Parts: sequence; structure tokens; C-alpha cells
Amino acid sequence: HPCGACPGCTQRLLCISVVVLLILVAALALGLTLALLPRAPAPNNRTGFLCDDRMTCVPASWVCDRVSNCRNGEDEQEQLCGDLPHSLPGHLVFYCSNPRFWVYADQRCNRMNECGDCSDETWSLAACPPCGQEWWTCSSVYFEFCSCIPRRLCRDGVQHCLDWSDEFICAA
Ligand SMILES: [Ca+2]
Ligand SMILES: [Ca+2]
Repeated sequence: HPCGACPGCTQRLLCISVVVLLILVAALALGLTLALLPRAPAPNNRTGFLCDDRMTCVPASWVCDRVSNCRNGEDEQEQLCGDLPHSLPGHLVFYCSNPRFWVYADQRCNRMNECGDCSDETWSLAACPPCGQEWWTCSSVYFEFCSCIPRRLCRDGVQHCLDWSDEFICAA
């Protein structure tokens, strides 16, 4: 039978047409959405400097270190490095408790005392997470550390903690 001959056939054809149309519209909408979405700035979510290739993410402390890490050396350009730290984007800089001193953002909470007064490590300003598995928590007697001592320094016969806990309590 030709389709017009029975009402059921026409209805089925109409139904199929509507479904096909709906699928097409949905596909178009999905395509548009994907095309309009902002592209991910980097392969993973890290804080750093994004090179012009939109792929290479340079750690903050590699910016303006006189070594080109971007293919075209964008991380060392005059515009960025001419007046440190003011010429740097704010997210790459951490100001110590004494605002005359600053460190790169990736030096905050890296367990090393780069501010000199541990304000990049232990003060509320830095808001660091707890020391974690690899570290022993105590007050350091060494200038280079603050409140986290590498566990490899536990029970090595040298006092690293003010309370000696690295030699008497910490298990390496
Ligand atoms: Ca560099
Ligand atoms: Ca630090």
C-alpha cells in the first residue's frame, strides 16, 4: 500500500520524521554547545603561567628566572619581568608577612621557609594544609624548614625539632 492509503502508515511516518528531526536538533544543539564552550586552558588544573601554545603550563617560580620555558620565551618577556613582582599576574605571587618580601605562588606551602619568617608556610596568611605523610610536624630548629620536617630526617641522630620529637617520637 502507498502510505497515504492507510491512516496508520501516515501516522507512523510522521512519528519517525518527528523523532529524526528531534535527534537532528539535539545533535545540532550539542554541537553548538561544544563549539561555544571555552576551551580548557591547560591539560590539567594547575596554577602557573600558560604559554601562548595554550598547552604548556610553566610553574610560577620558572617565570622570569632567565630560562625560557615557553617555546617562544613568553615566560621571560620584558612586559612580564620588567618590574617584579608588580609586572607578574597576581596569582603567581605570594606576599610575605613583611610585604616588602614576596615569593612565587608555588613556594607557598612547599614546606621550605622562603619568606624567612615562615609566613609562606605556617602563618594564617599562607593557610597551608597539614604536613602530610612524607613529613613530621614540629617546630624546626633549622631556618630552612618551618613546621614540617622531612621524615627521612627522623632518627638520624641530629636534632631537627625544637622538642626533639624527630629523634624520639617520629618513626622514619
Ligand atoms: Ca623561565
Ligand atoms: Ca615556602
